[in-house]
Amino acid sequence: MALLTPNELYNVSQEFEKNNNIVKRATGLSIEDICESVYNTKLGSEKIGIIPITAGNGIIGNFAESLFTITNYLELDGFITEHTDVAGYYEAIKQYADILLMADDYLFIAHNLKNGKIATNHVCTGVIYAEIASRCNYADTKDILVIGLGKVGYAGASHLIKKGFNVYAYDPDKMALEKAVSELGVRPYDIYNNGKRFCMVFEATPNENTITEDMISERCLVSTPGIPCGLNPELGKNYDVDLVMEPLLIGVTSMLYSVV
Ligand code: NAI
Ligand code: 0TF
Repeated sequence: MALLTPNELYNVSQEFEKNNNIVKRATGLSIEDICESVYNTKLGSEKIGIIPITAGNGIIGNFAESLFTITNYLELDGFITEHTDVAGYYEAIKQYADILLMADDYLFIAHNLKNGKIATNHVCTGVIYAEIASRCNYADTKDILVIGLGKVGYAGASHLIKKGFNVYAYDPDKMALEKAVSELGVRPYDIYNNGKRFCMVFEATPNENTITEDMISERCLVSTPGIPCGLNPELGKNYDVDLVMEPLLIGVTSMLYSVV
């Protein structure tokens, strides 16, 4: 898994706010409104214990601080434990945390100790970015393109299929594509021979330039958690694309709504 770097987590609250404004313009709803509707939940004043984890590649600068920022933004009662790892876990419980947030190099989870709900970042990120793309208020069809069918993309594609969208999907990894075709019923998108352009695009790859000119229509909505961004800035400008792309906090907002 590609790990975040402290530089990507610079100015996170401004980035979240900027993206929330794009989401509002393109869908008529805020990220919080969309989360409420997806999970049918509302945030209260939950106490969120954020536990830094040193396993593997260790603490990522600005990671716990960014999680604390989003708890403040969502008017939750967040705190970062002074201790790390098991001692941090113990400290969070002793401080009466309702929800724990913690990540190692493989998994990032939210665990609600009061109701037992647990969520992973990759599923919640896939669901919220796919949902945002699907809510484009100037789309006139239910056709949506999913680019990348890894952990995040598969979760998003599955969400869109359940919502009744016509999901076209591309992944150069044939096994990943075949799995999504047979398990979910997505339609394979042939990048070499396809006249179809999309107004709604959900991209979830770790690569640049995955979105090509022949995939998109003018004034489309591209919703992508992928780092780096799959949309070339020049192409985005030429096609007047609404681009939703943020490295951490949209996915974390989705995690918190999913466990309350
Ligand atoms: P993954 O490694 O499980 O899946 C990536 C998939 O993209 C693979 O199936 C790969 O074959 C496919 N892919 C690569 N190049 C492609 C191309 N040109 N066209 C179509 N598909 C292509 O990765 P995962 O966990 O699904 O994460 C995807 C991206 O999302 C990564 O960049 C990750 O860092 C980022 N991410 C961002 C989050 C956020 O909050 N912004 C949260 C979680 C992940
Ligand atoms: O970097 C990652 C994921 C994050 C997905 C959200 N964009 N790509 N995971 C590693 C997190 C490690 C955190 C570290 N152990 C800490 O600071 O606690």
